[in-house]
Amino acid sequence: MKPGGPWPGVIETYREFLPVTDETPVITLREGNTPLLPAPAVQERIGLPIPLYLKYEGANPTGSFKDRGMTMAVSKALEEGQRAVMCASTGNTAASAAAYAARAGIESIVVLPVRYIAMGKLAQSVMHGARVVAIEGNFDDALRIVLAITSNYPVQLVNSLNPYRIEGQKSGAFEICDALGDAPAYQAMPVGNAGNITAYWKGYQEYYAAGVSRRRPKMLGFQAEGAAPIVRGHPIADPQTIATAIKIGNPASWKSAEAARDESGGLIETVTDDEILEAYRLLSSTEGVFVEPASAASIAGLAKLVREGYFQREMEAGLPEDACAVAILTGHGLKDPDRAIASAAEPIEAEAEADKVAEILGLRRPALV
Ligand code: AN7
Repeated sequence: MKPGGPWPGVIETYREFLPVTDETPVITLREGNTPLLPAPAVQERIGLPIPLYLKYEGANPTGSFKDRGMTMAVSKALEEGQRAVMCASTGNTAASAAAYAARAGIESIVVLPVRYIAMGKLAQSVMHGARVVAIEGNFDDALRIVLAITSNYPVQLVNSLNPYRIEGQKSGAFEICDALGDAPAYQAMPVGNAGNITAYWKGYQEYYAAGVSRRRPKMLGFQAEGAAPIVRGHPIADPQTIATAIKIGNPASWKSAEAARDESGGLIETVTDDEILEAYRLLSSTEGVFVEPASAASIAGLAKLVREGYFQREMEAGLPEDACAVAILTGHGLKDPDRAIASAAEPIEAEAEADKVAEILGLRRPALV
């Protein structure tokens, strides 16, 4: 990390590790530099035997990790003279593409499985001036359409099949190593289209190869049970989960996700929607960290591995003294307000009178002495 001055964003901070030159116009919203929070309450609650940190990617400018890749993809699109970008999205990629395109002064087109998009994400795409194409199908249909169009028309693809997306997103791994002084022993994350697990593994490998870090984490990826093509070993035609961000049946970066898993000695497993929702409430109520459901899959997954004795076995096999786990919390809770409202207790109804409110709350005045 460069010392001094305000954080300049991902490209300026990690320029030496990124395919940019002095000619590249840097389009940035000063993304990155997100909090790495100790999470003692969640750690204790799920029984994790090593320290847990949360990488809170909801703190990015558009509320998700996608901004790390989008600063690269849009900057390179501009450098190459492109005037329009396009993506398929479960919502966050679209919100980020729309914002960075707006800042670059170019057009954005987003193709969305509109029945399954969280409201906050749709609001962002609309406000940033994207042309929003709502299709009746799912994300996999949207991606198929976008690939066909971007290969035939002068519109730049900014899904994570665009290698610059992966390049930018690997900066998350750099930040974690910079903050901890080395890579963690374990990194947990949700897996949807599988670009992010690919990117993080690339980042850890590059820091290791450059001698900045001395080890690499085991990559622990989690898919929703009803949308777990990599775990099942075949595409899922009709994926189902409340975690709409990862409701994906045929991930674009499938092979590189398997490589990240295997090369790191990690795993990719499923978590149920109930487990996701439990972790979702746990994070917000005990750590003050509000994430969207897909992000809670990281914690649901760690909890499941603890229950299955995974960390017990790991400890018996021998762990470094300072071993810790980092969970990537990929998106902000405000993205999906409907799910939050549906998951929590109803507000208490009261008349607009202080005495009535105090009574309903069961409050007593302190006794006079
Ligand atoms: C909050 O926006 O695919 O495995 O189109 O929004 O890299 O796909 C979003 C994915 C996890 C999964 N958490 O990451 C999209 C999209 C959140 C996400 C993922 C997504 P990948």
